[in-house]
Parts: sequence; structure tokens; C-alpha cells
Amino acid sequence: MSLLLDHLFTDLPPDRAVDTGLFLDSVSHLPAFIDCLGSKVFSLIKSDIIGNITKIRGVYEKDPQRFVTLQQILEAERQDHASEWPKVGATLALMWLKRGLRFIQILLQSLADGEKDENNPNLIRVSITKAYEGSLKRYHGWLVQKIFKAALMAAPYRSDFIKALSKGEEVKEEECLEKVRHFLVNFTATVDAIYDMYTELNAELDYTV
Ligand code: 0SG
Repeated sequence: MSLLLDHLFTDLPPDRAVDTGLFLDSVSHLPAFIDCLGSKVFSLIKSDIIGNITKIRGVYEKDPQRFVTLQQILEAERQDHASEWPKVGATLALMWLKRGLRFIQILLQSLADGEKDENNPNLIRVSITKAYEGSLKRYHGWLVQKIFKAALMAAPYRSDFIKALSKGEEVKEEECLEKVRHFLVNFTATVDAIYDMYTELNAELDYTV
């Protein structure tokens, strides 16, 4: 069952450098969490995220001493693949992974803030749509946006999502949301730091898939 909230992202140091090994350990729990959402529609998302993580891990494990932080990976790839960078290697994988992480962050924040669909309070489509619009939509062409719409229809009920976040146990919603708020502190700081790094290194790309 889901261990998402049990594996907190670590505190960032004052310079906000993200430790590659710790980051990879934390994100490695996301695919199992997606499994808890039930529908097979999510398997496409799961394989995409696994692909990103595998690619970043592959680069890291070639030389962990050289790639202690995510920024060191981007800088090394910029040097080694000047003509293709940033559309290459772990730089590209992390560019996409961070968008999925932003999606999750906005979704969880919306739930923690108590945003609800007034007509259907046990649906989380309002939060999912908000998350999509704030993270991925601008990078998706019409076909992938259609896949999103299918995924939206297969989205779990609020109560089932809370249950998935709570390791499959029936817990009080407020109890779970308190854990979500705690989880979001370092998670949000990490995602923000990665976004800022892409801006500072001029590594962000704006194409659609
Ligand atoms: C609770 C309900 C949740 C609903 C979730 C809906 C989310 C949106 C659904 C959209 C479906 C996305 C399916 C996959 C789309 C992919 O095409 C895109 C682009 O993928 C990148 O393409 C790859 O990730 C790159 O891989 S790499 O590691 O090798 O670098 C690369 O292949 C790249 C191609 O680059 S190019 O060669 O053109 O330069 N992926 C996405 O849009 C990311 C989707 C992440 C969704 C995260 C949702 C998390 C849900 C968790 C629920 C709590």
C-alpha cells in the first residue's frame, strides 16, 4: 500500500541544493502510490515517471561522487552535450519529472486547503483540474490532453484517495490531511528549488508532446 506520506522529502540546506541520492530515494515511492489509485488508466503515467527516475538514477550511479546534487548533473550534461542540451539525458528526464511532481503538489495542496466541487464533494476533479492546469497542460497537445480527460473520469473518489494516502486504512479525513500538510512542507520546497534551478540554468523548454 501507499507509503507516500511516510517517506518525507528531506530538509534543504541553505543554498537549496537538492541531494541527488536523497531525492531519488524519496521519488522512488511515487510509482507504488500510483498503483493504489486503482485504474489501469494510470499505468501510462506510472511508466513515464518510472522512466524518468530510471534515467536520472542511471546517470547518478555512473559517478555518485560527481553528481552529489541535481545541479551537478545538469551542469555536467550541459558541458558534455552542448549541442543537444537541455533536451538530453537526466536533464530532460528531470524536466518532465518535476512537472509531474508539481502536479502532485498542487493536487495535495488543494485537498489540504479543503477545495471541493460543491455539487459533488466526494469527487476530486476540481483539484485534479487545478493541478493539471498549473503544471502539465501547456506542455500537452490535443491527444495527451484527451488522455488527461480519460484519466480525470477514472479518478478515485475523495474518500478512496484519502484511503490510498493512508496506507489503505480507514482514517479520519482531517487526520490524513494533517499528514498531507506535513508532507507538503519539504516536498513543495524541493519542487520549487528544482524549478528555480531550471530557470537559473536556462534549462526549461516549452515544447508540447
Ligand atoms: C488522481 C488522479 C490523477 C490524474 C492524473 C492525470 C495526469 C495527466 C495525464 C496525462 C497523461 C500523460 C501520459 C504521458 C505523457 C508523456 O508523453 C509526457 C512526456 O513524456 C516525456 O517525453 C518523457 O517523460 C521523457 O522521458 S525521459 O525520461 O526519457 O526523458 C521524454 O521521453 C520526453 C520526450 O521528449 S522529446 O524527445 O520529445 O524531447 N509526460 C508527461 O506529461 C508527464 C506526466 C506526469 C503525470 C504525473 C501525474 C501524477 C499523478 C499522481 C497522482 C497523485
